[in-house]
Amino acid sequence: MEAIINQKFTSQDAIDLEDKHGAHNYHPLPVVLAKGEGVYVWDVEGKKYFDFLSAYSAVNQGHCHPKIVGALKDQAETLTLTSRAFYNDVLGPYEKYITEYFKFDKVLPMNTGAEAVETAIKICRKWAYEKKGIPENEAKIIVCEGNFHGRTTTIVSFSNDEDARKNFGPYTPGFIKIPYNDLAALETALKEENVAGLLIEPIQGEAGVFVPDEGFIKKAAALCKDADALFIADEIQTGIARTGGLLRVCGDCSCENKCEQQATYTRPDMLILGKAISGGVFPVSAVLADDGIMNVIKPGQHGSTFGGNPLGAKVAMAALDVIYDENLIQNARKLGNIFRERMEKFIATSDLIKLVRGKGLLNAIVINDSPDSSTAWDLCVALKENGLLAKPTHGNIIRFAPPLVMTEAQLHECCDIIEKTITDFSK
Ligand code: IF1
Repeated sequence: MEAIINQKFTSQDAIDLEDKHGAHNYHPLPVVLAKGEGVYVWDVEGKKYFDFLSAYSAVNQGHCHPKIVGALKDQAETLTLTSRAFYNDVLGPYEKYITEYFKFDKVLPMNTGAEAVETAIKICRKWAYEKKGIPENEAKIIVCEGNFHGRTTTIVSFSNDEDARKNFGPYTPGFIKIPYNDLAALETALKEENVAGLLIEPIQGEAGVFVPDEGFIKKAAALCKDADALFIADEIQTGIARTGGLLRVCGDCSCENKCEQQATYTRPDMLILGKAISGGVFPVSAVLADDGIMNVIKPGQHGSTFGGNPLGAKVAMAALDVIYDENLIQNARKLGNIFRERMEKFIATSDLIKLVRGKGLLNAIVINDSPDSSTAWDLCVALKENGLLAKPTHGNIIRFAPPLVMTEAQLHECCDIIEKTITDFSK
C-alpha cells in the first residue's frame, strides 16, 4: 500500500484507477489535475489551464491561497478536532467573526452544503411548530422547480432532476413546488395552510445560471414576511462575492463595504452558506439566523462531529478575510460586466451561441443546439485543449465561473480562448 502513495501516474493511469475502483457517480472531463495556484491549474503532464469552474464556485479566492493555506497549516499543527462535546478556543471567536460579517445573531456550523440545507429545513420546521403554531408534522416548505440544494434523501425528494431523484424514494413529504421567478405562484402557495417557509436560490445554478427578474427576490421576501413564512436563501453557490455582491440577496448595489447598508439589501430569515466560505480548502458550511429563529434548537437536537471544528473555523476566517483584503466583490462585478459585454459582442457574430447570462463571475452561455446534443460537452473538450476548463450543465449550457482573483488582462486572454475555440468549432 505504501508503494501506491509514492508512485507516479500518468493522466490515463489516474483515469483508469478511478474507473476501476471508484463508484461511477461522476462523468468528468478527461483532465487530471495535479496542482493549482490562483486562477490556474496544471495537469499531471504539466499542461497549464485557466480554471473556469472554481470547483463549482468553492475556490472563489483562487487555488491554494497562501493566507488560507497558512491558516490551515498553523491550526493543523495545533488542534484539528475536539467534537462539540467540549469547547475549543477557535469556535467562539469564529462564531463572533462570521455573525458580525453577515450581521446575524447566531450561526450553526456544519460541513457540506447539503448538511447546511438540511439544517435550515429542520430549523424552519421546528420554528413553525414552536413559534408559528403549525400542528405537528403538517409544516410545508415552498421550493422552486429547477432547484439544486444538494443530494440527501430529503433534498432530492423535492428535486425535479430525474437523475438526481429517480429510484431514491420513498420521498420526504412536506414540500410545495412552484415555478421559479413566479411571484403569482408564490403568492398562491403562501395561502395554503401550514406554510413554514420558502427555500430558494437567488440565482439558480444547476438550472443553467438562471437569473430571476429584477426585484423578484425582494418581492418574494416581502410576500413571505406578509405570510409569516421564513425566507430561506441558499447562497451556497451565489454567495461570498461570486455574483458581484457579498451575497446575491445584496442585489446589484454598488456598495464598497458591507452590503446591508444598501437600500436594495434583502435580509433573509435564514442564510445558508458553504463552498467558498472556506475558499475550497476544507468543507465548511453554515446556517445564519437571528435569535428568534435559531433559539428553537436546544442541546442534543442537532449537530455534527466535524461541524465547528477548529481547523475549518480558522480556514473560514482567513477565507472571508481575503474577500475584503483583495476587493473580490468589486472585482467580480467589474470582470463580470466585461465578460458579458465581450461575449455579447461575439455572440452577435456566432450562430453557435444563443446568449450569455449571469451576474458577477457566475455566467453561462446557452448553445444554439438541441438540449440532447453533445455540443456543450464537445466544446468543453475543445476549450480544454486550448487551456481553459469549464463544465457543461443541463440542456447544452456551459457555466463560466473563474476564481474571483482573476485580473482584467487574464480575463481578456480567457475571452480570446473562448472566442477562438467557438469560432474554430463552428468551421
Ligand atoms: C455536485 C450543480 C453547482 C448548490 C446549492 C447546495 C449545494 C449546492 C445552491 C450542495 C451544490 C454542486 C455540487 C456539485 C454540483 C454542484 C452544482 F451543478 F449541481 F448545480 F455548483 F452548480 N445548494 N452544488 O449549488 O452543496 O453538499 O455539494 O456541498 O457534484 O453535486 P454540497
